[in-house]
Amino acid sequence: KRASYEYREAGSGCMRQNAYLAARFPGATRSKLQRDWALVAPESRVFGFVPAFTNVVGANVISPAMNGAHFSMYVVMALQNSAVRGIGSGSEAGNERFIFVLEGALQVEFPEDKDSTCNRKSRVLLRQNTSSPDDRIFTLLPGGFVYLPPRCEAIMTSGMAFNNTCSFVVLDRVYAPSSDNVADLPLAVLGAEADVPVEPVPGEMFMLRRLLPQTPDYDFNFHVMDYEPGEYLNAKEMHYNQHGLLMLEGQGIYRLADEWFPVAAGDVIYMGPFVPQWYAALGHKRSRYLLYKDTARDPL
Ligand code: UGY
Ligand code: MN
Repeated sequence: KRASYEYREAGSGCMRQNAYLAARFPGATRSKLQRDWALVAPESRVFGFVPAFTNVVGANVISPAMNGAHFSMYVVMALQNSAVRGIGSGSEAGNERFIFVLEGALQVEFPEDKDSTCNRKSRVLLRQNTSSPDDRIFTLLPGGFVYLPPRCEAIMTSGMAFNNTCSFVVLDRVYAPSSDNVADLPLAVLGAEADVPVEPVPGEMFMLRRLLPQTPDYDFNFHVMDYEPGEYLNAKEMHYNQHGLLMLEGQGIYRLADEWFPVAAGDVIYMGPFVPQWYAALGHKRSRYLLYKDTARDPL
């Protein structure tokens, strides 16, 4: 069984620091919204509904209401003692959806429904070693993820119905078809971060895992990036791509344009196009973040 990511462990790590700060300085927060970037610290989350899910609460931490973001990101918690169900790739037919499990277990089932774009075994790409008896029902543990293309029906279950509860990240965006003559929608993808091989990145110190295939039918990717204490981004990055970031473990300093923030597990960052960005890991343990990045589309 994989360990939970630390920010959900009540009373430890950054939760303890946040509780300490909240008690000592009521009203104080590092959260900040600027024209093209934002930092959303855990104490700023406000929970509400999540499209196409029942019996969950989700904090919408990034959305187009945030100056120019082209995606929507939630941190979601299953309500205790209730049956959580999510269906399909979001509220709109053209949406795609990505889910990454932080804690507990989420069951994903692909029904044989004839209208679903992932109704056959051949429409689901498995990037994990574990398989299900019938290749139709899968269990995602912490670090497990699923990508659902538009009009893909998937039934997600947790809570009472599955004797488990969980928390997870949801990302929704409108799918952008490729101009590269890709006729079909991308396949659904299912996997576990730990099974995805580390890729070398010349000149950089971090360890990189890209969770989705790098073919032109996918218009975004999710990266898991690990830094040992003292390691940092070598590139002082500026690029057209947008990012949605969740700190999963550890702590460090994030540079966003001209500001520098101490960050820790649980923090969310939105970075719009061309925001200067840089990170350095601090502390005694590895730091790790989950990063959305739009890819494989002509920026012109
Ligand atoms: O791929 C990236 O753009 C990534 N290295 N950016 C980041 O970590 N802020
Ligand atoms: Mn970047």
